[in-house]
Amino acid sequence: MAPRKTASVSSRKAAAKPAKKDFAGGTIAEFSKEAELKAYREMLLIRRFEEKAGQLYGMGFIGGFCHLYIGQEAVVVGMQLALKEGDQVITGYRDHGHMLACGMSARGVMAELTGRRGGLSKGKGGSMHMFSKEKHFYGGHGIVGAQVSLGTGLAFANRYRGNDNVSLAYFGDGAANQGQVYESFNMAALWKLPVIYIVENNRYAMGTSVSRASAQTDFSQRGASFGIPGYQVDGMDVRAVKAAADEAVEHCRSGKGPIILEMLTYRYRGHSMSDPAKYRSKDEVQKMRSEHDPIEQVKARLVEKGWASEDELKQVDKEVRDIVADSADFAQSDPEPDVAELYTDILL
Ligand SMILES: Cc1ncc(C[n+]2csc(CCOP(=O)(O)OP(=O)(O)O)c2C)c(N)n1
Ligand SMILES: [Mg+2]
Repeated sequence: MAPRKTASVSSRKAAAKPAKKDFAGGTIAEFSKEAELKAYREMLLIRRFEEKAGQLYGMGFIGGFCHLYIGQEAVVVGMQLALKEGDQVITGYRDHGHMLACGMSARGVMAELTGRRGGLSKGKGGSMHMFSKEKHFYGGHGIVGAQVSLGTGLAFANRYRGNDNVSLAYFGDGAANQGQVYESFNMAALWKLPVIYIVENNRYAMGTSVSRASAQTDFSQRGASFGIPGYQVDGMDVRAVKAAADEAVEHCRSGKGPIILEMLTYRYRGHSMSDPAKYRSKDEVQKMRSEHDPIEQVKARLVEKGWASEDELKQVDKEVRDIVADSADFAQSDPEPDVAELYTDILL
């Protein structure tokens, strides 16, 4: 990532794991071989899934809006590594990666994209509206910023019930300028709610760059007037995300209230499938891909440390591709919902 003013995560209390500095000045977690391989597999699953979704969209199998998460994989995978059973996740419309990271099935997500019966919302929600009570995933929201208030509500529920679960509310740099975000910050700080606000700063909101839309571009400081601590994190390095996640989760679980993590990340594709992304140069994208790709970083470390050979990593890729191919076959062969489904799941 381009160097930016960074409130180093290392300025906080000692990380739970041994840590060293990365180029951006943040703390990064030491990953064992198993952790690196797990992160590699999970990020690759998201990458391959999104590539396939893009293809199916182009072939006309997916209708409506579809926002791909390619480039941002380290954020959800790193955050998820710090969670325990019962912790909740909520996000906006760029949600396929979050769902896969939560353990929702590739079949269920892909079949929802194609509007089929076996989709996670029975084919009635599509890309932006999927949920799983079982995996504690609360959507999938098309209204920019709405998930922030709902995520704060999830944290309120945890506090009310007296459990020690935390909720993760993901939102974008564009969403960070929405009014309800600050109403949520106020309540969360006032009642010390266990919510981690994760700003996925991928530098653009549709076609508008952060610097053109935001008076304060350090999103980690957006909670300052409410006394909410915040930190910038290298969101392209899964180890940096994990280290920040560990500390943030500990902060929330121990009753200290909300916290903000700004993930410095990047989306490789356009905003949605209809965006040719002409507002940025090809060089800018290429530089991120070649110098900061989250998956390539893990791959290089695995090979360099002798923890996996190129062939073994190709085998992981094959296994992941098989899962994705199976989900795509299912998403094309599963029937569409029955017309009677139009009258179910309706609140009157
Ligand atoms: C309340 C509301 N206003 C506007 C829109 C249109 N809209 C959809 S996505 C988007 C940009 C959001 O960008 P960001 O929060 O940075 O998320 P990203 O797409 O980069 O993940 C806008 C303005 C909307 N869906 N909802
Ligand atoms: Mg954005």
